[in-house]
Amino acid sequence: MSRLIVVSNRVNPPADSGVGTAGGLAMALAAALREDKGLWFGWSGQTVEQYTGQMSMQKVGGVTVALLDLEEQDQQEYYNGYANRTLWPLFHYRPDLVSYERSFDEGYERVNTRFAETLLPLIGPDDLIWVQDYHLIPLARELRKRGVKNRIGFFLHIPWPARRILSTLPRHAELVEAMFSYDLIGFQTEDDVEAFTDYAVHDAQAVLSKDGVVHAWGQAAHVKAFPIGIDADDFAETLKSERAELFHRTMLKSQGGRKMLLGVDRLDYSKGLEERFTAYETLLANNPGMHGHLFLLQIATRSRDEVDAYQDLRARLDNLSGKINGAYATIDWVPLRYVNRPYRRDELAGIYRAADIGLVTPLRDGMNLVAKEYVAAQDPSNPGVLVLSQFAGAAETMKDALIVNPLSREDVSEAIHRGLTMPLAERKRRWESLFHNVQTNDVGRWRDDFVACLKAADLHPTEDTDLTPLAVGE
Ligand code: ADQ
Repeated sequence: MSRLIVVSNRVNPPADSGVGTAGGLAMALAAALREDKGLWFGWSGQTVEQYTGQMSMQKVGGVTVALLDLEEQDQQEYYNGYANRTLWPLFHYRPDLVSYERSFDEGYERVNTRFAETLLPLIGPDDLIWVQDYHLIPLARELRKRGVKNRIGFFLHIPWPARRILSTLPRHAELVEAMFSYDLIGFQTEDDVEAFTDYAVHDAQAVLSKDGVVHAWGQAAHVKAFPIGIDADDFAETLKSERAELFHRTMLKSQGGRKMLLGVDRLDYSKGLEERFTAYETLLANNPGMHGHLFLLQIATRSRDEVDAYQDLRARLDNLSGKINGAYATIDWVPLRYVNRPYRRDELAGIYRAADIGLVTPLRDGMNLVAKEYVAAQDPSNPGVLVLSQFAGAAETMKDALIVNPLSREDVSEAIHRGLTMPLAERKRRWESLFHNVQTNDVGRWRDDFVACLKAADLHPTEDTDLTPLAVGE
């Protein structure tokens, strides 16, 4: 019988619905796999003195997981190195933050080989294999080398960068060539599909066929956008929980009638937190009448602390928040509440519901699930307003948000002002359309669409396809 095997860097399904503090990828996959008879394979997050290739199988939160321990050197070179110091900044349009080290490259290749060798004996003849994210781009190539003929799909959770940015990566062609060992390559947005295809056509003389198949390096892959969503039904249940209601009430009480602007993010330079703080400072500077009547609650959970760029960012945000409060706070008003601890999902749901403005202003983001959670948490009779960056993947479909350029503090500050003064009828109209989108395009649909496409992906698409050269943007 055919099973779904999901492979990702970390495997951390939340133990129970509602209590998780996991990131977007973990939340999405756990929701998708819980009901499935499939298997989730990846790194345990633990390191051992010497790599043995031993794997442990267990059931977590209703999901069967297979975990592999890596070595300390793997963690440094593959995870903290190539994944988080090279690919993450590059794919988020920050070549200035990229480190290129030959040892990172080697660590990345080594760990992908280790993943392939360990996974190999678990693969049944009809299994579908679904690889997640930028940590594991070469995995299909390594599996193919070992004779795996199964259908293998890949989904990239982060943006695919423009061609000229990607070509700053040493051996970029090798990385892209490895993608062609997959039968199906999924991106978050049409923009990403276009950027990928643009690279393939210009740098690898790829040919596109009308059915969304890209042919290059003598191989072929289906390429398509699958915008990820949240588990909308589960979120609605979470919102009704006692803990969510408690947090909602507590928040309202602590607001004391003031309007609340809310940001919820991992503490990451791609999320545009400094620019957001600066935009808020501009709002305060331009609107003295608002002082004392609003505040910004920014929840920014620490992330990737081992990487210098994250430590530097943390220090800058500590400074900036201190500066804003120093300049504007009074004895009974703190304009910026800046919190670094993580919150449970049910707690967050209650906090979202109390916010008048949801501020989601990343400089680049594959999708951004916070935008969708914020919308899902609103009171239909008095919904808040979503202010959303044009550079979040979510902006491609969430057009009824107030779309802003996060790099312009005036733009963001004006959008916040507009949101705070927006008539109820307009708030409702915008929210209804956004909510419909969040409910319809949820994580179940994302999973089903991807798996259906992977099942249908022709294993030998080059054989009788009608090729149309240079069809970018068609
Ligand atoms: P992330 O970069 O982690 O995910 P995002 O999509 O916003 O970004 O997901 C964050 C998740 O973590 C949300 O479910 C949110 O509730 C939770 N979270 C965020 N901050 C939190 C906090 N301070 N406390 C508790 N929980 C918090 C990557 C990509 C995204 C893409 C997702 C899914 O970077 O672009 O949307 O994968 O594909």
